Amino acid sequence: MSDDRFRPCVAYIGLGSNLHDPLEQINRALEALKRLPGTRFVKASKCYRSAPLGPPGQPDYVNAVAAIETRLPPFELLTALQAIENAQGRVREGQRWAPRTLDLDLLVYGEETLATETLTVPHPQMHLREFVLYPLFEIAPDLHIPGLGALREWLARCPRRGLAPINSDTP
Ligand code: ROI
Repeated sequence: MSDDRFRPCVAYIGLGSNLHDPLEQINRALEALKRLPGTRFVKASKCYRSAPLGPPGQPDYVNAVAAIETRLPPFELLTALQAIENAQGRVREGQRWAPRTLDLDLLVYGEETLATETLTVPHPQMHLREFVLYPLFEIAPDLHIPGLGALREWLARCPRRGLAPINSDTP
């Protein structure tokens, strides 16, 4: 349940999929984010195609980032994100970095920093991943990542590795 005493907080969610019609998975997940309780959907980046990070031989990913304003406390938001993943048929593979139908990562939650067994915020790898940094920069160019610094400085150091918006005229 969202908590009215909890002041609204801007959170950024990373979306990724490389199985079962990834673009459709991302669009469905964006619609599900719009229905989260105690939450206002702010905006989403374009969808990007990205080369898989991790074991080779898996399909390319579709990635996007969404901004929401939410009263859900961080662990309730995490549970709600996992429910969306499960509703879209996510099967948690034993293998690390296996292909996935839908991955929703809580990237940033306001100014919070948290490190627990189940949730680390900001996401511990986000500042090194082009498929997070570029879509995030599209919707929040001036973002300061708590504990990590300016998004634009991480982006300047991060090669695109072929990352490209889908349905764009750029080659
Ligand atoms: N690689 C890309 N390109 N995009 C992802 O969303 C993604 N997610 C993952 C791993 C397996 C690390 N690789 C990824 O979880």
